[in-house]
Amino acid sequence: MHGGCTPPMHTLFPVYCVMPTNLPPDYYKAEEQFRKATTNQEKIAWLEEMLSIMPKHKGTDHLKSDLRRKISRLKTADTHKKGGPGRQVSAFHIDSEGAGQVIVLGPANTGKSALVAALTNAKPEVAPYPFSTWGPTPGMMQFENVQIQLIDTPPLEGEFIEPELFNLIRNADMALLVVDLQADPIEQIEETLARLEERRIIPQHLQDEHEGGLRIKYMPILGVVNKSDDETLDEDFEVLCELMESDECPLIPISVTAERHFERLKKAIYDKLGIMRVYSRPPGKEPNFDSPFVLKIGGTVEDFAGKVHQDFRENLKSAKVWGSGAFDGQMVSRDYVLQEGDVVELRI
Ligand SMILES: Nc1nc2c(ncn2[C@@H]2O[C@H](COP(=O)(O)OP(=O)(O)O)[C@@H](O)[C@H]2O)c(=O)[nH]1
Ligand SMILES: [Mg+2]
Repeated sequence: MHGGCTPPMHTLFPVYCVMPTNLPPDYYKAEEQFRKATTNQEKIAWLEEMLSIMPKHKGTDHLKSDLRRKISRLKTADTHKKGGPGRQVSAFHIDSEGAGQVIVLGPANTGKSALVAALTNAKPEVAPYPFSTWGPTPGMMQFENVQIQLIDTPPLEGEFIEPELFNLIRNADMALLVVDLQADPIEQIEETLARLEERRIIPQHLQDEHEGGLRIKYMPILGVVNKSDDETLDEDFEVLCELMESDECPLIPISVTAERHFERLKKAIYDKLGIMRVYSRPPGKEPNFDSPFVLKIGGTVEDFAGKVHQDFRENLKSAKVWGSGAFDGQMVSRDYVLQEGDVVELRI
């Protein structure tokens, strides 16, 4: 028997006996939506919603595992469909493209999918109900003359988080933590960071205070406060910043729907990636400023040569640099540290 419930005399509602009796009304609403859902993606979204609404106690254990099984079955069905017969490529493995890979994280409904849809060529589903996104979706964002990869992800909250999501996060170059100014952004930030910490992912700016340990990933994380739709909400944002207890506000206010502060966000992402652009000058020609080579900050002439061509790295005879740290055309050695915007002429 399920939880020792007594079957009613008549069996008009046989379900009575299988369901714990104390589920909140929202649960039944979600269940109704689940029954109406036509695509696997929608079904998964509503099952996740049902799971997250369910109160935590022994009486719901059975139902919870049942829902998790359903979710898992639907997800497998969808992955197989996508990969075609015989191919089982994980949707959670995404090759990095462009100047850097940025994972977009946060609780449900904060506007992660809307942001990726607005800034890139990708079209992830944006929906007014939570858990509409269950797989990651990559897209390319243009910032000046570089392309940066953004990856939309399922929410980092609720009963079921795909474990593979954490591998995807670890492999990324940085994360955007997207929260909703009009919800409870502080709680959202804290809860998401707690979820990451459980999986040994720690914000890089806390590295000095952190005790360290095995398999710890220190990750550059940029806080993005979405739904800062107009000036009337700027005050709320200021208050939020003051609560952050740091000299400079580590958060960026944006609004996807009002397209506010997109350029500021893009620049902040670029800066947080810790990269620089260096241009190649073929001997006797002008550099092409439309196509930079991207290096980690601190990269040397040798690193740059490797990006241009492996032959250059191996056979490099000399290099000249034009840029902020050198006088024009200065001869430099292999281990000369380059700076953002430098132009380099390599000779082999
Ligand atoms: N007011 C407001 N609503 C937004 C903004 N960005 C997204 N939304 C809405 O928030 C809901 C959730 O968006 P979605 O991108 O699906 O959130 P996700 O679950 O984080 O991917 C949708 O109804 C969006 O239209 C914004 O800047 N301002
Ligand atoms: Mg989404």
